[in-house]
Amino acid sequence: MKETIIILGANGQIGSELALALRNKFGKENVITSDIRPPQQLEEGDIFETANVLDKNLLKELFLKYKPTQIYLLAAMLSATGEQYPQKAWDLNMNGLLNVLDLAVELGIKKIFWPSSIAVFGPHSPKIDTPQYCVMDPNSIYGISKLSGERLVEYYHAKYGLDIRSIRYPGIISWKTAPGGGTTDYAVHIFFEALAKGAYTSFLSENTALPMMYMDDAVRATIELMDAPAENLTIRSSYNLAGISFTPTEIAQEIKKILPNFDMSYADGDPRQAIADSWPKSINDEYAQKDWNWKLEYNLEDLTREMIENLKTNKQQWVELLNLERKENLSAGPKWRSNSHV
Ligand code: VAH
Repeated sequence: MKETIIILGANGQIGSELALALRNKFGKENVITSDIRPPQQLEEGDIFETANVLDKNLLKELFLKYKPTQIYLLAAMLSATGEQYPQKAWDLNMNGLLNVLDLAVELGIKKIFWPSSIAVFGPHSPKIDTPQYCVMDPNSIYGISKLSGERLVEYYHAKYGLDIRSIRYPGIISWKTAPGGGTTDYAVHIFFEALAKGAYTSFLSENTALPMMYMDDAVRATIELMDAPAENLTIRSSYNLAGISFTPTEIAQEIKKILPNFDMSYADGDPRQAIADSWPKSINDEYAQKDWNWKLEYNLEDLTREMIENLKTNKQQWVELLNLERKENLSAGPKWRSNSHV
């Protein structure tokens, strides 16, 4: 059967790279990207539609126009920005999801991908090798919205038979698109600044271990999950995905193996430290391995090499991204950058 894909929130860190992968897989003519504003660049043949996931009528027109067989809902406000605008984060993350779920039921759109996050775990969740099932008491509005979203997607699967699939992404590290207001953004900024300035000041303390993943692994995991036979999937909330766990000190040491003069420093008092402290240090992803044969490919050494090599050969790209970051950070205040998609 011909597949038609709509990606909502396609301009974000994950959405923009998923769009590339899905266009390669299904053909540009079968992938419609969408976000609240047009992307900075569109290639020949790329299809883009402006849409706000909070405008249900506009979403319905989009779905009726293209009759998608799959929807990827990546529009969301991440953890750090969410703490600055909690009501907006709840509205976007929850009502955006509800609009898509209800329209999918109404229009018979069977397959949906929706990202959750390790942010669904909280201070009383196990910190090491955090299991699929455990105490989950998130204390960020982003984590609360993602845990609530997991309950919703499992309910819509059970009640309406929607084939919704989800991954609890760790922090995602990529070079093509700047991250958008997350607590794990330091692990991307460090590479941009290491190349631009030879130094980086981390807003997370040196021993803050967090689960992370290189973008290529995250995109492949998403597509492999979506391609898996439905009957193999035993998790309909969201799958744990472990990635690789490291601290700012460890990633700095890995960077120094390639850039020996790189200087790392640490700033105290950033509000994102409390968010990071509430999250797991490492994740158990046995269900993803068992149900859809998940295997990670990029370790910390691979990720560091890929980031530095790609940023070196795409210098113009990250200089523009850094300038954009600085402009947006300046406009959004000293520490925060407002953004509304993954
Ligand atoms: C954030 N990058 O930092 C996101 C992610 C696990 C973290 O969900 O908010």
